[in-house]
Amino acid sequence: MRRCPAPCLALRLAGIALAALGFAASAAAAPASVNGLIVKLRERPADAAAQDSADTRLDRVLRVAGMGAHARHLGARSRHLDFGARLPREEAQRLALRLAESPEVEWVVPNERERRLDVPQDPRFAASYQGSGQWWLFPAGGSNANDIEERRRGVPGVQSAWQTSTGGANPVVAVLDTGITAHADLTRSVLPGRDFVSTVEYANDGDGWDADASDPGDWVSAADRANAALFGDCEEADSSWHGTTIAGMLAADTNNGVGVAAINWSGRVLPVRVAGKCGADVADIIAGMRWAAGLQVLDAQGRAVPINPNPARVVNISFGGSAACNAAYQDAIDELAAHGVVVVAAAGNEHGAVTRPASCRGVVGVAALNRDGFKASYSNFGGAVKIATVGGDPRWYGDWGMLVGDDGLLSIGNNGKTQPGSAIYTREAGTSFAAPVVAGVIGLMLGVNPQLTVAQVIDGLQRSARPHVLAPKMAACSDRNPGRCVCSTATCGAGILDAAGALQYALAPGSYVAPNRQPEVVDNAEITAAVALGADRAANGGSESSSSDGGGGGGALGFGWLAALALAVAALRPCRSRRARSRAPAPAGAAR
Ligand SMILES: [Ca+2]
Ligand SMILES: [Ca+2]
Ligand SMILES: [Ca+2]
Repeated sequence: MRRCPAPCLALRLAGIALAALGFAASAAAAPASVNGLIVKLRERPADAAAQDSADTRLDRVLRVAGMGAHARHLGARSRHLDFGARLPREEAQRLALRLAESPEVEWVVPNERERRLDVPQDPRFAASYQGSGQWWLFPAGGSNANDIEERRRGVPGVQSAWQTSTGGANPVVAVLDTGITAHADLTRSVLPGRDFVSTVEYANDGDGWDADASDPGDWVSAADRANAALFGDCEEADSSWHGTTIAGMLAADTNNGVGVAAINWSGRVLPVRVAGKCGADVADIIAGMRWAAGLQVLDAQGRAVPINPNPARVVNISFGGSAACNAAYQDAIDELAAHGVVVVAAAGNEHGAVTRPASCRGVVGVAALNRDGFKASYSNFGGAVKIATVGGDPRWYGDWGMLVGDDGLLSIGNNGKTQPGSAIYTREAGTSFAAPVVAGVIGLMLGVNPQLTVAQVIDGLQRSARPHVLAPKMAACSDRNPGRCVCSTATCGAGILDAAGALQYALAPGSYVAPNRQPEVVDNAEITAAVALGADRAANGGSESSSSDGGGGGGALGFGWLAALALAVAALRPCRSRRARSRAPAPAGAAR
């Protein structure tokens, strides 16, 4: 065979995509060297010398190409070519292109070293832990034939994304929430935060703004409720430790042989305390957002608050109010976006309209899915949602729950009913916990490509998303079917968050091509049995759920009540925002 001269080779280089030769498209994801090539010869043409063996033919191909290599049998016509030393990636590409010129060669690929699939050695991560572990981090997949524990068509597949990146110290992710508590599985990652709860009676730490983001507890007692002016619109509740649980999802110590894993194995979270008893004021949320982003904030006396030395690129807000997005929120969100800071917000838990700030322009509003990919019972929905991911859909919630539910997202917490008690592990459910799944994946995206703009982050999340599942027996999400229901791009955002796909976008946003994926069809015995019960009745009230894993329990909030009250709250105190979180005790005797 005639060797291709240099100009010809240049043309071939232009014409042959290296990807077709099995080389990774992105240098960032590729190993620096490979151990030879793997080549397969074509089935011999009928008019060729009939008796030549594959080895004889391969010897001829190598001779023509001017190469010497030891060939090891990998099949009737395929061989591993060992060149005696590892080949630099560029050299391997050059040799592969030369071999591919031969009409005898069917294909040639690099013999790359596959990496061990990264599985963190945290005992509660594993599926063997309580039968499900941290299933919300596991690879997406499963079919209708699987048991429900093996069905994960709604999850983001974070474990698959870890093959590309397990994260790093940047970017900082801010958790605008109730503050932070000490936990033995959250020791590496918590940056010095700040406390922006301005009303002393809600702050619970004896003062207004301060430099200590510790969570003193956000319980509301019967005695508090007696003070109707301040607490009349709050429910009695135990402390939530909401911020600790979210920080743990994002950046608990991972691969440390203890407890749980987090989305970012070595992430850093910035606890910004904006919520005390009864929720968070919009003005405090906005001050916290701006401070988190590294902007100048002035206190009530007009004095400068020290600039945050660890500005965040991602801000997670798992609180919300029922009124429309207001100008105060929108200005702050626009200001943060101009500084490259992405705001992620929970859509809310009233199985109704999306709460603010998730409904604001430019915010990544997150709806919650069941593990099978349809909308979780409680999740709000609508056109403002950007993306959807699992938020836990408790099996003890509603008639459908026992059939199609799960046992919540496992992270860290605290068992104190009022003040901080002991550090525990806890399973939670709510859009509050779906939002940080998205925030964490955005953190991985910005980790591999800090140059991404806010618009690119949102574009990447949406274009890489998997299509919403189809479920022919279930009703589409609508005002008439606001409980567990089938999502569409009109109700639950562009699709199901796909962490690995989002990272592929982040590596090369300009050349990213979304895979052409067909929606999964969810149809199984559990759905059939659930549909036979009638529509999921979550919209008619009841409480959201959580359970503790290792002691203690959560408080309870009735969200039917909350949805009804929200208008009255808005009228009384326009700046007061209600928490969009979901907790209730597991039924007595539940094994967990
Ligand atoms: Ca304070
Ligand atoms: Ca404080
Ligand atoms: Ca751990």
